[in-house]
Amino acid sequence: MTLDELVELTGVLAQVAHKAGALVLEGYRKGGAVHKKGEIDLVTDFDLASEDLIVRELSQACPGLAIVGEEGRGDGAEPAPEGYACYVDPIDGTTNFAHGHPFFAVSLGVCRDGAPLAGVVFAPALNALWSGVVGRGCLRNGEPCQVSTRARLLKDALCATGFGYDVVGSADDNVREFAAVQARCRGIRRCGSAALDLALTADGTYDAYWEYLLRPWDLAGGAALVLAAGGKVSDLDGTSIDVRHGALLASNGLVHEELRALLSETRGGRPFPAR
Ligand code: LIP
Repeated sequence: MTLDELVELTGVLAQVAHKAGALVLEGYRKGGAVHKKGEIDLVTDFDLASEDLIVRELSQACPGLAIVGEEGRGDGAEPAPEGYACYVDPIDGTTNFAHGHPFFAVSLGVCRDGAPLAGVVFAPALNALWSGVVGRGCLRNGEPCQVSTRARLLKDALCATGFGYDVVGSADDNVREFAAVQARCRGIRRCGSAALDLALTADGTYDAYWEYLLRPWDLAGGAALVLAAGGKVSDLDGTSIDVRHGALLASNGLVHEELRALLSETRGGRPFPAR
């Protein structure tokens, strides 16, 4: 796809994300059915309805685009032969949504062979929509936005992170890393939505975000926003990002290596977990 084609596709993604977000908002704080996919991993009827809408609309508007949805709608896990895929999280932050917390978002991300190219994140309860194409910039509610310019982690940076459902109590539960970074930076936020954490990194609210063991739909859209906004996104070992690995460090680029080194040091150099 050319950059112009990606820009056109991102416009379609924004319209679809807006429709899906409006549908999800109808169920916000309405006490709908909540189901368990795992011990603490939830799914609601609105996750399923949102993904159905997104897959239906995208299949009509962009025939041939491989769609990989969190809840299994779309084309399944295999992207198209030339490697393009649209990863769909119908509600990122499902636990927040199920509990009536406003930090949840519809996230759509276009990647080629796991590399983020374009993304849209829409947080309906916050009425905030971010869209971006790598190489063409990032918008928040239609206004250009960029990553922050804070150059030091130490006492300057506001960071974000999260904790996977399936690593509680394990050596990869990210708790030691949370404590080490908290002791060095200005503060850490844990909002429970990777897509929203990445969108807030793209618009300069956060200076950096890291997390392990995510799924490609959690991070594909937001990672594209950070790159489009002039930031840096890498695997936690510093190599280039592949959203299918589920681990990432996203930042304004200025604090990237300082934070990556601190995380690695806290783990005693043990390899970072990957899917
Ligand atoms: C969530 C992520 C969040 C992570 C949670 C969960 P979901 O996605 O967005 O960053 O910490 O464990 O994976 O399951 O709410 O779509």
